[in-house]
Amino acid sequence: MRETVRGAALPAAGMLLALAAALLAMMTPAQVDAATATVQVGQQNGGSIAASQFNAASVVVTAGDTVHWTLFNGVHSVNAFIETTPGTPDWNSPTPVGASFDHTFAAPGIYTYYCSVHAQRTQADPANVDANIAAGAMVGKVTVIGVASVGGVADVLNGGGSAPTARASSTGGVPWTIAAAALLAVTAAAIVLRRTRARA
Ligand SMILES: [Cu+2]
Repeated sequence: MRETVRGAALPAAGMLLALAAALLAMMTPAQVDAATATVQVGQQNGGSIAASQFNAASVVVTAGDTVHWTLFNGVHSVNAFIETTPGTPDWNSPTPVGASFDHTFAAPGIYTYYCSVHAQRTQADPANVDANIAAGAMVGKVTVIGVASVGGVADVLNGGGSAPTARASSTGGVPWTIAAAALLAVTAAAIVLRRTRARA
């Protein structure tokens, strides 16, 4: 009789624990692994042929993510619209030919940029960057959303050719999974405890 009760309780508790683990597994990649969004430089925005444009010209990432610009065709640059020191983009790619350029966006916000060979800095002004993207100008926009973040930004110049990482869909914080996982774990523990006491 004792064995029957125990046999029924433990699988139920085990199932709840498995569910809790699955929920936690769901949550972990979005919080731990920063994603990378790839932008083709010198490719038609929304297309696949060579053009003096960025593709995609407008990307949305989560704070902590990296944008990876990789040269598709031509001679271009990637210059930030923001100039903390006038005349000097806060970030840019000095040697874009045959190379790629990575920039990690630590803080939420809207960051615009332009190719200094084919566009004017003013065309990347956040106030009219969308219109200029639509008009086919070689300007781009990175919208950084989500989680609070502290610290600066980091640039990495690559030798080029490295395969870009596909961007995983990431929606930022998922607190409900934590709550659900915790609830399931507590329920499982309670079931085991009750059964253990019943047997004692
Ligand atoms: Cu260009």
